[in-house]
Amino acid sequence: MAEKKEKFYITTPIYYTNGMPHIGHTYTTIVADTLRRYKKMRGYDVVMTTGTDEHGVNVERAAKKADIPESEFVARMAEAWKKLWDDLGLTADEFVRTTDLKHVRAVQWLFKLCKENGYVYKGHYTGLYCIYDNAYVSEPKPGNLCPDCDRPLETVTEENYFFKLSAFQKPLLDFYKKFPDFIQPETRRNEIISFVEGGLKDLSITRTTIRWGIPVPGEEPHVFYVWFDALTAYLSAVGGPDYEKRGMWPADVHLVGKDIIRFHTVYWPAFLMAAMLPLPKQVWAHGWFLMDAAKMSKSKGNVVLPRPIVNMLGMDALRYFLLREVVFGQDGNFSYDALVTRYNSDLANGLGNLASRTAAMLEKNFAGVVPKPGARLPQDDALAKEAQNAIGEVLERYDRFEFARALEAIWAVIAAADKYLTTEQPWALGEGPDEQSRKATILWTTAELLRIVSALAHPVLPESTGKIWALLGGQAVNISATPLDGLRWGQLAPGTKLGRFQALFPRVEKTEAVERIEAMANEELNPTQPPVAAPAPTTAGAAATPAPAAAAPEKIGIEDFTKVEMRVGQIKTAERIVGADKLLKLTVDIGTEIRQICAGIAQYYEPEALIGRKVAVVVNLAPRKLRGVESNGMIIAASVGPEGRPVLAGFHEDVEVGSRLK
Ligand code: ME8
Repeated sequence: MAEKKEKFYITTPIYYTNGMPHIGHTYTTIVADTLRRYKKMRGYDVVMTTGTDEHGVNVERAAKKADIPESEFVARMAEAWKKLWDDLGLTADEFVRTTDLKHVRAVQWLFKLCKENGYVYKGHYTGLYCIYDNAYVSEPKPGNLCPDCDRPLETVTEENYFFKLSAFQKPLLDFYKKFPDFIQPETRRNEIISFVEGGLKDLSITRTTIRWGIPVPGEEPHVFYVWFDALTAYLSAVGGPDYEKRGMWPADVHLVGKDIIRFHTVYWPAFLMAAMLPLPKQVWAHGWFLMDAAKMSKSKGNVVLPRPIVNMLGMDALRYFLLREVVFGQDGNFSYDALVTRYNSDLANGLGNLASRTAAMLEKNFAGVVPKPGARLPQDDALAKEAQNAIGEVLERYDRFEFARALEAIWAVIAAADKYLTTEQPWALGEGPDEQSRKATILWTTAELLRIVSALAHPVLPESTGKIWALLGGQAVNISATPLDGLRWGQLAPGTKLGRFQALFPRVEKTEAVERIEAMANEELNPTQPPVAAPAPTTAGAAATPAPAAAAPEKIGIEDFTKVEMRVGQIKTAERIVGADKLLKLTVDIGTEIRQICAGIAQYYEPEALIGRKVAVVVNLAPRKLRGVESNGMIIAASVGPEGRPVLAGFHEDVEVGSRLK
């Protein structure tokens, strides 16, 4: 453990504001949040920065399209990004907007330092420019297309300030050599070294063709190139010119995707060298989450959104999946199918099941109090050893950003505990003193193991492991403040009264879960549809409201509301659907016709009890298939409690079938 509180400064990229976050952005932010929690549990004083990159042509154009001033456009977008991160429990210590005054000052200050030190000069530049990536392109694809995003390039000539990047070839190569860990993973490091060895051209760092940017003082209409602007956000977040006071700079790690590694490992250190400022210690470039083997992008229509997943399965499930499924640093394919499969196998059947079994057995056999273990047998010691050994291994894996391996090691211990219970069969033991003592040993051992794995998994699964610790230690123990360095086998005190058991990962039916996630994603991606579809059960308390679209106000007008046609319907028949334990197939009289509608209420309503009941029905929803059964409309229900128990909306007076709800 750090002797005194050492600092640790983590950043995510400063994301563009011309769209809303998808699973790719969420991935980097989840990694940063995991690291933030982990480092805190290792005793560090941690700061994590994220933010929004709000200047440039793209924003200018998007604001124009939305017919609002740029400042208003970016303010709305920044608010929406921030809200999403807050809703997902990914609250950073610093959220920097590149339109913040403190940031503007920091950029101007950095430029001044570079200029004073002789690394900035004025010249002209003509080149092909990608407005989507905000970069000049020296080697376009045939047809003048951007080699990165395949979109058309534009020819731009302008007077610019240039940064003498060429002067930094040797200093950068020396730096990479002296600090071999600066660029991670290794493959990226090699790529960058060969790129720099190939020679560096000076870089234009101001623009006169763009209006929406940070002005170069006394040099209007020059504004700063977005990358000179955005990279500086890492520094402006922790004090800018006064960075020494805050004591956080240099960054310990910049987390980025591999798309922007060159900006972070070549330009950024060169700017800082020119200004004679301390350099970041590490840049970690992870791979991409791909959808259908292509990088996600809104224009391709293959984005995956975080909110629908979180609404259906909970935030911990998304965090676990993203970190467990793909080796950090490599590309990986995203699939809903794999997500739900992992959820059921590792979370519902794995950790969730172990916790609920243990809690139930302790409740039944020891009145909800942690028993004093009796004599230990070799198998108890073996399990203890496995859990104790996992502590060291998992911490080492986290330290190396091997999140998938860390989780694998934790889940190996969970599997060992499952096996132990199956072999030891505490439930088969009788009431005699010897058997009671054996039962106490087994259940204490299992509970202690659960405590250890929860602490180890906490950086990745903050919510569910918090619930497990609250169960094992009453409410008094704050898991996130528990030092991992002090974690040892044997610390679970007999006599501890268990807290209330809270459900962790209710098992879901795969096809239905995927359909629900996809339906919610459709609604979020297509904001022209009215936001009325009943959200799926919220399993982890995350907010279920869809994010506001770029230019759409958060409140809808009456004209939007009136697009939704709701009528009083009467249920005529109701039956279960074979193979879908949550769905009921209903036929509903809506006055003008009888409709077939599927409703996810089978676990809470007996089909027979529904016949004749009057319900509120959305009748103008496009028909869709649920588990292969056509559903033509939607029954309105409240979603109650953390489990999202559906409660059908109804009427206190007799109402005529077919009446419109207004
Ligand atoms: O580049 N898989 O912002 P940006 C994994 N504003 N990660 C992904 C991803 C995917 N499919 N898609 C995006 C910018 N990301 C600049 C940054 S920093 C000073 C300025 C993540 O909104 C990944 O971290 O395009 C990637 O680097 C970042 O989002 C790009 O975000």
